[in-house]
Amino acid sequence: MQDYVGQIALCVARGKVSKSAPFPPEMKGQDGADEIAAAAIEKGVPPDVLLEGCMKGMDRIGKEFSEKKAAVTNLVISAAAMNAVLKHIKPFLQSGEVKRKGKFVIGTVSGDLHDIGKNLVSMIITGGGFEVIDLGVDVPTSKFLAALAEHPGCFVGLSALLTITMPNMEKSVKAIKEAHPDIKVLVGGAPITHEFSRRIGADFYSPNPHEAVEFLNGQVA
Ligand code: B1M
Repeated sequence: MQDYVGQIALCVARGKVSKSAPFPPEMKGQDGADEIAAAAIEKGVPPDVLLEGCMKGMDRIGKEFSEKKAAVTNLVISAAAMNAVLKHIKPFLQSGEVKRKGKFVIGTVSGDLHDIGKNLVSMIITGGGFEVIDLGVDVPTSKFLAALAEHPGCFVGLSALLTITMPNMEKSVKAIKEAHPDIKVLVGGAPITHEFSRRIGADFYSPNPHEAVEFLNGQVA
């Protein structure tokens, strides 16, 4: 298992999407994230192992970016490699109950284009038995409000990955709570904390998709 974690982490960190991908030149001709994930699934490796590899790879490239050893293009290619893995595990994450427990509106807040974490949360919440309405990235408050009006009784989740978009999360959460005091608002994303979540008036902060599902299940129980 550990081998798959390491191999996937390397492909994600280096941005090796598939065998035919020319990048990075030093891995030319080697299997990429796509082939390794396919082989792992074929061998019955649990999807969590592949996700662990993805997170390790993303942490590595994120650290290199912070240290100015990697550029934005490296982040883009790493994201493509992680998406190549997610493609293989998506059916597992979504194989939950068919009968829907409720609706969950989700989006990445205004000014923020990061969607890998949000997509993962969407997949796992879908697998947890909820219908997910995904508003995408860079979602203005008005778009959240319009979706909530269209789906009465839903839950809503906001994701943010940048410290500079946290104030936009705050604005959206406050506007949502003002217009719909009864709608439960869930927030998440790397820079978000319990303290921040409480301060902006969200109902729940989840550091990962699993706790988000647990929270939603608790609401419909
Ligand atoms: Co950017 N980026 N990025 N980036 N990027 C970070 C976030 C950064 C930490 C990198 C770094 O400096 N080390 C840094 C933010 C620093 C800060 O604000 N503190 C950063 C920066 C600075 C930027 C740009 C400004 C770079 C630039 O242009 N100079 C720029 C901003 C663009 C914009 O949004 N306006 C930018 C751009 C990009 C790309 C587009 C190139 C690409 C994103 C591609 C995409 O998403 N389609 C990208 C990437 C890939 C990253 C890193 C490397 C990886 C993010 C990721 O996908 N992680 C990231 C560094 C890092 O995280 N190590 C970085 C994997 C994902 C599964 O984890 O999203 O955390 P995550 O989601 C987790 C949890 O947070 C949680 O569950 C998920 C699964 O566990 N979660 C929720 C997330 N949302 C949730 C919602 C919930 C519940 C849980 O409920 C609703």
